[in-house]
Amino acid sequence: DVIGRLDEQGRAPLYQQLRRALRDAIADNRLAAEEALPPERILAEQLGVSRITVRKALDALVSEGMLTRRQGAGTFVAARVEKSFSKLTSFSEDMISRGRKPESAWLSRAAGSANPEESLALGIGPGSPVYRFNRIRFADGEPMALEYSTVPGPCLPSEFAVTESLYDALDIHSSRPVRALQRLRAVLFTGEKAKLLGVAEGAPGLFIERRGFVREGRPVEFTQSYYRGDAYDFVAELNTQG
Ligand code: 16G
Repeated sequence: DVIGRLDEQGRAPLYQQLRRALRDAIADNRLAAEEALPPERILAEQLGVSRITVRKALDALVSEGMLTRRQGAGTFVAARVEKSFSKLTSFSEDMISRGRKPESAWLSRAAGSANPEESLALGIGPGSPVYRFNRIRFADGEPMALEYSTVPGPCLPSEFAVTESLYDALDIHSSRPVRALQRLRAVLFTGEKAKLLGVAEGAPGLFIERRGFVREGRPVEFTQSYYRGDAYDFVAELNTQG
């Protein structure tokens, strides 16, 4: 009953209807994060559809990262990542501390010269040397975020200094940020970004822009991150004394 009725006469195939119904149920928290779904056979019986229909809908949601299958245990609503809005951590650390495997795919990794936006954000002259690192970030193979990072040239010996974690590379070269300024805004993923993240056109996202500084106040990072809105909860402790 969490899922409602599927429409046999409907225009969309049944598995598409079921896929949409499940996705809505997860988005509205009628199905909670980490909740187990009934076995496929039971779902099929309850909904009066074939097991193949159920299997197709679940397969699609697994590949979208909305559901996860655990060997021998069944299918679960994927866990959301709880991320502190006030701690300066890296994507890799966030994933490792939750027992998930961070991985990245390079969109590009190159030396260049600072454009006006980067030069303003990093406090360097326009045209100064920079490195750009553009990545898809994965957790256990599931796309979680797109990140576009710019680092001032003097912070790293070359663009190849970054293999997996940007912060590890900056750390090795004594330029890991210890303080950051960050802003966050809601976005909808469309076109290329939706495709790269494997989410539906118009899916919700968080745009997060971070400027990171080393202890002496020198800017070392300007990153624009696009986090999947359905995969994160941002949490913070609030105090009356600012
Ligand atoms: C996080 C940061 C990003 C940083 C990256 C480094 C947010 C919103 N963004 O994704 O600014 O560049 O971590 O991660 O937290 P890495 O060391 O794993 O490459």
